[in-house]
Amino acid sequence: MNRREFLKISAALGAGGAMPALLGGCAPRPLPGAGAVTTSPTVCNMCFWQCAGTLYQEDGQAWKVVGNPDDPHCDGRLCTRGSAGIGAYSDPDRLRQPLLRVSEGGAQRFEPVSWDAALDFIAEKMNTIGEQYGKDRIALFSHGGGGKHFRRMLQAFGSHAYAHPSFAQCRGPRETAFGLTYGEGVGSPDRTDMSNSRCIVLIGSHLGENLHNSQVQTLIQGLNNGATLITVDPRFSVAASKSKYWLPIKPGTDIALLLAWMNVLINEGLYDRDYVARYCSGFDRLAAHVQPYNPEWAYLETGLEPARIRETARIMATAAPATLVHPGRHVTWYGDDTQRSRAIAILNALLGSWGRPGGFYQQEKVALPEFPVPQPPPPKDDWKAVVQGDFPLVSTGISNKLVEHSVGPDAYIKGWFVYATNLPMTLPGANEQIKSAAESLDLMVVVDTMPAEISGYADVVLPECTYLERYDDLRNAPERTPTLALRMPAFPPSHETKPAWWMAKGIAERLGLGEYFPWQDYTEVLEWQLKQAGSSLAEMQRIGVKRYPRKTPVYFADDQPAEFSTPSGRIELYSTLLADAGQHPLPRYTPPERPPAGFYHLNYGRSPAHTFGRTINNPQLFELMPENTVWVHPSAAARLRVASGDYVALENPDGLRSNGIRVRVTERIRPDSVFLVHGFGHSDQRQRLARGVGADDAALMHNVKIDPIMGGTGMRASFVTLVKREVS
Ligand code: MGD
Ligand code: SF4
Repeated sequence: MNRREFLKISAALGAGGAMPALLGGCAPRPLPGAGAVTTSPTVCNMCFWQCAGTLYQEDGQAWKVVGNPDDPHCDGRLCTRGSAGIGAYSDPDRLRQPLLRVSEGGAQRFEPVSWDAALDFIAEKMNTIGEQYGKDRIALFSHGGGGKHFRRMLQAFGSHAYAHPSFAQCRGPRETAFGLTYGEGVGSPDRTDMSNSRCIVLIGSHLGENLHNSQVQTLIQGLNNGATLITVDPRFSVAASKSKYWLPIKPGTDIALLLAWMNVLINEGLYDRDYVARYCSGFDRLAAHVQPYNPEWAYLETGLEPARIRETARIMATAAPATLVHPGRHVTWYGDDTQRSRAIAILNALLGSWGRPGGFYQQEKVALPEFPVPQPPPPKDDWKAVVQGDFPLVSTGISNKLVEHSVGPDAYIKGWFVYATNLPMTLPGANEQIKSAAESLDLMVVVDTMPAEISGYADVVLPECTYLERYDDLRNAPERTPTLALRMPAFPPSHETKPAWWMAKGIAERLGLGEYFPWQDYTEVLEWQLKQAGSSLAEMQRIGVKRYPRKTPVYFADDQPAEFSTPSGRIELYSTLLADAGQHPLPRYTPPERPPAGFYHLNYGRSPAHTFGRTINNPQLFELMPENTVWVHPSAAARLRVASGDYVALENPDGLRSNGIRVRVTERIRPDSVFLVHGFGHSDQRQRLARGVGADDAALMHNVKIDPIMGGTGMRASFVTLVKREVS
């Protein structure tokens, strides 16, 4: 079957309807009428911060969703996207029933089929793959809690290959770097203690536009308490506008700045000597390593004045240990990202902020046992050795490597399950590779709530009900205050949609693996777990969030030794694991490539109104932000002869062009860069609001730099120019 007919299939499905009647019609009503109001607890799924909230209905009609005041993830307030959760439920373009690709007379189309037919087809294909190539050849890509059920089903079958793009396309470098330095990662929610900080340094972390709820709230608390904010960003971001110091760094030169800051702290004796002596190893090697990298050297790389570099280093030291050099979140930039994240980890150690108030607190979760199910048989094959053997320091799956190993007749991977991740807009510059993989694979199953682009390649599309229509696992995230939070259905599943656990169980039963899903309904699992945690489903349905007392201190205690899971048992400024792996054990600066004549650095970020590409079609959020614009500096605009409001295409050096996008001329961006919000430029015709509006940055990335330590995709090394077009 030739999956290159992707667009045709999508177009055929989308052709039926006019613009949805529900446009704007699904917005929650502002005030209740005289009807009966009911509430149910939920955990927001509009992004992965997982704020707990309450869904209000009046006479069975959705009214509003608001934050739960007992929840430390949100402190009673949902962000713009969370408040628009009802739009995800009522989106008229949602997937409605299982779809099966059929071929008739040489033409392909998706045919709506029964759940039995869809699950029978999948189980049969899996068995065929197992017989033909071995049972370990099916990979899972997943972004979200429901992926866990498919993972269990696949592991029981014999397939263990698994990746989530939040690692190799997002925070993998920082988790790897902090793991190498402190023996543990930053985790999610990030363990930053900003409400107690006296100095906060944001390096390409645009909090305020990046809207992770409580993180933004604690930043504001810190600022209200008088913290000094230093923002390092080539763009005058919202955070930069709140800063005492904005350092408009040349893109890709952050390691140079970080080395210079270390140089100043060490040479001026401003680092925390007691902390370093007590907890760290490798200080002498670090001190020798940073000697050449003084602020004058850094000026030539970063364009930042040496005096400014010294001044900001001294401010950090004065506020330490309540200084937080923020570890960032989306940190796959230039391919040297683990090195940059290591430099940030080390700088924090020199300031003594890890484990201290105002720096990084220690997280704790509720001790919640897993529902007892049989252990899957151990893998027959070492898939990581085959797929990502070049990255021995990484235990997490690397999505881009899995895709690479799915292309061609001899590829190791023969089937994909894709749960809630739209790979064409997530993996940079990988559209052709994904198409080739789709042509090579024997089975592709996509599980989604929306007709995302990846579903155009699927053999089977399974429609999941939205988070407001299902139970999911209890939220038990590592936090300052351990809590459990319940997501429960406010509405029955719409159309023919089902929750992920139900689908995975159905496939497992058809494969003779039903013992791995020994419940009829997921409430049995939740009830059992809550009983172990001294609660019950009835209690959680009433309160939504339950807090538990901490068992460990929030910060390092002076009278107790701190433990670090590194080879030396100390904070490793010099990484022995990197040295053993033949990588640079101390942060190494690599100058980034500069744009060819006539081109600009392609810079991208988030908007408070959207989460990646997954919310563009949400009618409420679309109304708030219906398209992205490309930011251009006035000097570049003059050179390119474009003005605000002009309609252009972005073109990369390979000649690949984006959809049309409007220009925004602004001094908030450096003359050598352009900027756009990620997530726009959908091509799938079935998303009737999102299709064709704005440009997709990921598709334009032609110069993806692979991190030699953790295999992630550096996404900021690409260039574009602007080509004027007529409004279509
Ligand atoms: P980006 O969106 O990549 O990452 O949020 P962040 O971790 O903040 O941040 C882009 C910032 O980096 C921009 O301000 C850009 O100008 C700057 N930048 C670009 N190049 C450089 C450089 O070379 N050096 C420096 N110092 N800065 C540079 C992502 C985070 O946001 C993540 S990972 C997720 S999963 C969430 N997604 C999300 C969302 O989709 N929507 C909203 N509203 N909030 C979100 N929060 C989270
Ligand atoms: Fe929802 Fe916003 Fe919280 Fe994300 S940060 S979970 S979108 S309320």
